[in-house]
Parts: sequence; C-alpha cells; structure tokens
Amino acid sequence: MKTDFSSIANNFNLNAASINPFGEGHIHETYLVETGKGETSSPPTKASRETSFPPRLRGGVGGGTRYILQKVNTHVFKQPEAVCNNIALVTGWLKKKSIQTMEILPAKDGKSWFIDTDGGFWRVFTFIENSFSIEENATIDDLREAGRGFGSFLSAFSDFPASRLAETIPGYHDTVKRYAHFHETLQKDPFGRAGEARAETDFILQREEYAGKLIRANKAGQIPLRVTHNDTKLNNILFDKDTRKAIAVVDLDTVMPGLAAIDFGDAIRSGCATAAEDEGNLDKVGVDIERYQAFKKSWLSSCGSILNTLEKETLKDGAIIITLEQGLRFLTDYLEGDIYYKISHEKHNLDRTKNQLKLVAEMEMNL
Ligand code: GN1
Ligand code: MG
Repeated sequence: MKTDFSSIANNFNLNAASINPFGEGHIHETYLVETGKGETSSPPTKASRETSFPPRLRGGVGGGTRYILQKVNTHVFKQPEAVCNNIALVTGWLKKKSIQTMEILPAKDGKSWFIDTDGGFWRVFTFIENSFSIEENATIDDLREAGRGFGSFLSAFSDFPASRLAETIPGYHDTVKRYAHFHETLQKDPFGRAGEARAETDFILQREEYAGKLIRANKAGQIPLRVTHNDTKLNNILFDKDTRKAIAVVDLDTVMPGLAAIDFGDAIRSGCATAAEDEGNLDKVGVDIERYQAFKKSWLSSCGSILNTLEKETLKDGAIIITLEQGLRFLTDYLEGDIYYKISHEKHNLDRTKNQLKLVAEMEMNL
C-alpha cells in the first residue's frame, strides 16, 4: 500500500508542506519534513499542549520548520518502543547538561512514536538547523572537532546510570558472539555464496582470537562497560555550517552499555579512512595517520580523565577490532542474502566486506 506521509506527519501534529528522502543511513527510511510557512503544526491536541513543543528555528527553504521523520527498521530493532524510550532518556540527560541534541517529538497520543495501519513504526525528531554531516574527505580540523564531540558525549554519560537503558540490540558489539554467528552462517551457507568469499573468510578467521581481546578484557574486569553511542560514524556528528564546529551527536538508536575503545574505533574506521566504506577500488582504501592522531588527541582531552589505563592503551585495538567486526557483519549479511543492510547492487555487501578488510590490513600496518 502507498504510504500516506502527510497523515503520518499529522499524527505528530505536523502540517507538512513537503516530505523528501533524506540522509545516508543503512537501516531506517529517513525523510525531511518541512511544514508550511508561518506555522509549525495543526492546532494542538491535549497531548501536544502538555508536552509543549520547543520553539524551532525557521530554517527551511520555504520558511517553514523542518523535522526528521523516520520509519524504523523493526527487523533490526525488534523493540522499537524501547529504542524511542532510550532516546527520550538520553536526550533529556543531554539537555539537562546543556549539551545540544535533537529531540524526539510526541505523537498525538503522547507516545514518542506512531504505528500506522500496516504496522509501520514512525517517529519524528527536531531538525538541527544550519548544520551538515560529513560523509567523505574530512579534514584534520574536522577530525579534531569530531574527537571533541564524541569524547564529550562519552564523558557526559559517565555519571548516567546505565541500567536505565534497555539493551536494544543484544550483543551488538560482542565480537565473540558475532564470530559464533558467522561460523553458523558459514556452515549453513543458505545462498551458496561462501565459495566466492573464501579469501575474506580466511582473513576473518585468522583474526578470531585477537577480535575477542576487548570483550575478554571486559569480562575479566579490566575495562568497564560504559554508556556508549555504539555507532560513532563520522556522519553521526553534526557540524555548524558557519563555524564548522561539531555541535551535536545524532543517531542515538544504539546508545547502550558498551566499550569506550569501540566508540573511539568506529570514528577512526569511518573518519580516518581514505575512501568510503563501499569503495570498490581497494587501492584507494587506507588509513590517514594525521587524521588519526588529531582525533585521538582531542578525543582524549575530552574524555581521557574518565578512562582507565588499559582503556587508553587499547584504543588502536578498538579501531582494528570494530573494522574487522564491520567486515564480518557485511560478509555475514551477504551470506544470509542481504537481509540487514540496505544494498544498491547485488554484491554491495561483498564489496563492503573487501573494503573493510583492506582497511583492517592497512590499520595493522600503519597505526
Ligand atoms: C549502520 O545506518 P547507519 O549508517 O547509522 C549500522 C552500524 C554500522 C553502519 C555501517 C543499527 O548504521 O552498526 O556500523 O551501518 N547500524 C545498525 O555503515 O546496525
Ligand atoms: Mg545508526
């Protein structure tokens, strides 16, 4: 059935003038909503009055107010309500600390989501105006800013009671469990694709012991679980268009207990790579050491004081392990028939795998 976008927006009291696809995410369907000029919403209902919308900057080209509308991928996030509740807690915490963040809007019934007649799960965020995100070709200064942004985010949650957050994807960065699942998938090989990924499979299996290093250190009580973002891709930092300063960390779906070195590492994987994560020409794939050093320095000056010695000593491991895990996740998805990540061509997940494993090899040599 055709999606009735304006009726969905209306359930969040938004009178949409336009709704268009937005962003580069691999998981959800994301749209930019712009309300009509001179108004933000239809007449307030009881629920919306009670929660009172914050005043928004008017930044849309048509002079309206802009919002992000998302259809949540409920195959990936099996408890979408828990995800939205986590986000409400996390954004509330950031606001209390006067740290800029997007906010999740209440629907007419006061919940942070709306379920359409087909069971589609929708939510709306405020749009942070005058901002942009960086997909590729970040500069050294950008990495310095990103380090400050992600480092401050980690440190802002150092006194947040982690038990208040639901674990929305169990074992999300449990590399040991990811390997166990990879072994099962290899065994089943449901689409007969394992044969064409033999070299990549060998590369991944040779590093199985090493890949569990951080998980084992945590189990042994040597590094703690913290409230982490868990998806610190460079494009999850918003930069100010005028000053090019990092202003907010977005995509809060996976804020859960996790490991600091993994948050550090995912920013390196994405922000210090010399090519996009699906670049097919592997000669272009490497790691930029200057950007790495710039990120590390500013990240540590923003959150180093909360970390223990081993956490600081294993940052490089975090970068290599999360990149290896990402390669393994892409390959697992390829073997399972591309059920997790959005793809735009048949071997997209295999291409992504090769790219990430090349990046691992480059990191092993150069970091
Ligand atoms: C997914 O959709 P996006 O880009 O925010 C994925 C991350 C991966 C990333 C790889 C919930 O994030 O874990 O690192 O793709 N998110 C989820 O680009 O699995
Ligand atoms: Mg994400």
